[in-house]
Amino acid sequence: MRMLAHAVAQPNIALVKYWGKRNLEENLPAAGSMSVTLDALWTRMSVEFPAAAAADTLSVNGLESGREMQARVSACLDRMLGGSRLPAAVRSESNFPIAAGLASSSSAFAALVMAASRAMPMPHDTLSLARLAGAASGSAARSFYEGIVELRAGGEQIDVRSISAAKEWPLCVIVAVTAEGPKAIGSGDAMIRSAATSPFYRSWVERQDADLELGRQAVRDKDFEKLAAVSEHNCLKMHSVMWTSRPPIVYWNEATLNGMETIRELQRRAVPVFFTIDAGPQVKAICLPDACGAVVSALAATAGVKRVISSGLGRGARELDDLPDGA
Ligand code: 2P0
Repeated sequence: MRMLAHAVAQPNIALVKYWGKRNLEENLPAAGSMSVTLDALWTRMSVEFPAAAAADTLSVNGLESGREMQARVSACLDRMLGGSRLPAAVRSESNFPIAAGLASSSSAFAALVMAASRAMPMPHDTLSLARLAGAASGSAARSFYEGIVELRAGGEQIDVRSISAAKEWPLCVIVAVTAEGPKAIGSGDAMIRSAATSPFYRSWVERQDADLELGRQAVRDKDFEKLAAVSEHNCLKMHSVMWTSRPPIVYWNEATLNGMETIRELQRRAVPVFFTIDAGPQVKAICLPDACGAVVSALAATAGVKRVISSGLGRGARELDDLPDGA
């Protein structure tokens, strides 16, 4: 019997970051995190059992995928379905650059787990699926939920939930793309290096709960300034940990700094906006909806910015009846 299912998931951008693992085997994060799920970017995935081939196959945007991603996908399916499962044919399509600091693994593994859980009969409550996706890629657990999402890492397993629906506090996220190529070092390996070598790593992890509490309060009170302050501080702390790793991990380029300066200039003009930067050189600006036009124009006019992507907050991973455009 042929078992085929499709799913879509949106990437998420962390405001209080995940950077470090407590348990490598289970891929458990060292601390909690908070993120926003985007609506303009997506990964669509179809999973079919059995594949025509004897082993799993993976195509990404119509091309056969590299071996490393292939192995991560197979390991994720093994964890879900056991090692003696049928081989899967997995097809993935995304409308944004992959492995470039745009959180492509968050949407990819969320969509993969959602589609596989529908193709093969298995229990599929959202939290269980989010945990399975998180074991493959920590940030993917957050893409099962809408709006503003908190991941708690204190217990044996992660806990994830939406703390603000997309419509409840409709923030805008403007991504200034400064380079489209894949990053020099993947975030998983980079986190391990940071934990082993940065003199700031321990204090970074110890202070995460305090930042999360501030973030939670800001979301509860819809206090944009408070959210801005904790998010920028948390982002710069994470990059300080990266920079002080050995060898150093520096994802920024000149345009990243220009983008930050653009945000500072907007802030001086009282525009409600703040920045965050992940494991890549893109600058993400978070703003209130009324400020969106001004932020898009300012970032688009910033030296070195190649293009600007504007997004609202989106929904969690979900099944699709079919893939649009026959993708
Ligand atoms: C985050 N990042 O919270 C942080 C900020 C990158 C910088 O989550 O090793 O690809 O697969 O669990 O999910 C990227 O980490 O890492 C990430 P793995 P993942 O969004």
